[in-house]
Amino acid sequence: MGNPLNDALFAPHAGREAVFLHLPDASVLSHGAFLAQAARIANALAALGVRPGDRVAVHIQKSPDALALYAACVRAGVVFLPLNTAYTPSELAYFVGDSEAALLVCDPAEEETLRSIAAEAGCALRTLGVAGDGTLADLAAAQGAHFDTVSREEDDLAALVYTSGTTGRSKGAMLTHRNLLSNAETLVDIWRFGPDDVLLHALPIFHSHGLFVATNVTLLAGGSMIFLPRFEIERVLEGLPRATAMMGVPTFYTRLLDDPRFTRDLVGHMRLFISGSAPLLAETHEQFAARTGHRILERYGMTETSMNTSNPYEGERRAGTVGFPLPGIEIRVRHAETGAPLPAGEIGVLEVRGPNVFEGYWRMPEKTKEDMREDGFFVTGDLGLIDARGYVHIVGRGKDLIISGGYNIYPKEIELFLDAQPGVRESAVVGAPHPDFGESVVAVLVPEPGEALALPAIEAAAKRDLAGFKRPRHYVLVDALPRNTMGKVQKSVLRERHAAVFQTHPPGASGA
Ligand code: MLC
Ligand code: AMP
Repeated sequence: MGNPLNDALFAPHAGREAVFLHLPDASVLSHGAFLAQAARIANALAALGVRPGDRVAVHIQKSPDALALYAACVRAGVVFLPLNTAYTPSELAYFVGDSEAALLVCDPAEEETLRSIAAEAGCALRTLGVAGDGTLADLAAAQGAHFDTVSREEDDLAALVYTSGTTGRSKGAMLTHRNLLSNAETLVDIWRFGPDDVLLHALPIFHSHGLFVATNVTLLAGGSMIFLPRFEIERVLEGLPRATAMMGVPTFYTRLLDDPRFTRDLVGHMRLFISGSAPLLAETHEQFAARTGHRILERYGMTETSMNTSNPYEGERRAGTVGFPLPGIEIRVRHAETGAPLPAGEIGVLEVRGPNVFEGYWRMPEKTKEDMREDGFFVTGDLGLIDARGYVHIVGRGKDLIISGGYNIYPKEIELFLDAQPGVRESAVVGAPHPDFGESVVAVLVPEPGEALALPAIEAAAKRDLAGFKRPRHYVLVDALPRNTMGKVQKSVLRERHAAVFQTHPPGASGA
């Protein structure tokens, strides 16, 4: 018996001296050394009593050890549960409790803060820092570099990744070995990744994009990564001359275009630029091509499915489209309300079927049933069409969702938070175009009659309880929300009304 992800991504590189990670301090880590560290961490997990099938929740900064923890979980048959580093303690409490994690791994600096959360959820707490420090690191250092990989089936869970939901409650997407491996195999093939590739990696590793797309593809191809802690323009410009490929959210590309040092000469040698997680404006695609001669390859995916479509490696990369369904993956367009089939070229909800589609939402069978058709198609909630040449276009979202700098924000979650603040009668949250993040959050508040609303107190509470990327960047006070005859808040009216707020207000400013 084997372990599908380990056998494909990690085992082939055991003892290999070729570079896996190029680090910011100019040092490198070989594939072999990386796997030896993963084995030590896997031994440490076993020593802590973490068993196959258990969930390990991970809230740590990006580092080689953070990636080794992912490899360790795969080898130990443990379900990896990555968490956005921006989450606040109250957000983390939900994920740790809902997943019934056996272990929470956090940064050494937040150990004290998270101690009570771990205790309440009945899970162990260990730390892993960016400098090889922390209690898990210490335990790993005392272990051997041999680990007997735990056998897993293709249907066994490899990861649980939470995505927020329209109801305000986050759902854990259950991803199997088959889901992740089939997608990585397809992407290596269609994007032509090989052992000579050097991927510039500036994405976070707690989401599908940075972990399952960027990292799994590089590992499967046996290539290396310029592994940056985050997207920092200086370091990206410094790394590009040594890279062959880069993956990013649209914000990466608009920030590069805003910098005069980003020139055709700097990236003339590169093979591929890939964009996803949010819509890439056709204008950005064209500007990028004019500046560099490269056509960005846009693809489309989501946590529940990994990647679904891609523009072609060879052939026309069409701006404003997300390309063709990936090999082995079917996409169809259905009527948003009735689910009825639609003629080609008409706009409806995109549905996806294939080995990439997740097992369902963790302990939410009803929600899973709602989003999964009987014939195995998953209802994405994205609105789109397939044109006469077979290109998929995403034209909007059936789900009430804001995507800011590649992070998803569900307005309902923010509205529930705002409604609970003193002096707020009700609220509505919408996205507005933002020059850096693509979209950003606008909060429309209706104060209780006769009460003075303390906006600074609300902003302070938001800072305490909501991850930074979710916080409203602009507040508006109104007497009443626009409603249709059924009493439903007209978000489209609010979106239109406040469409220009980030064109006139610098990012981060708020005002009533
Ligand atoms: C950070 N901030 C954001 C933000 N990121 N605000 C809105 N939207 C964002 N995306 C806020 C912080 O809270 C902080 O606010 C301030 O900006 C500065 O923080 P920072 O960390 O210095 O920001 P920066 O480094 O500039 O980060 C921006 C970014 C980053 C775009 C580089 O957000 C990023 O790497 N995004 C990638 C997201 C991603 O990987 N998505 C993939 C999801 S998977 P304050 O108020 O505290 O100062 C998926 C499937 C698929 O969607 O198809 O791929
Ligand atoms: P997440 O839940 O974070 O995995 O985000 C997935 C969502 O991001 C999808 O459902 C889409 O709405 C959006 N998305 C991803 N890639 C693209 C893209 N290339 N163009 C438009 N939207 C995208």
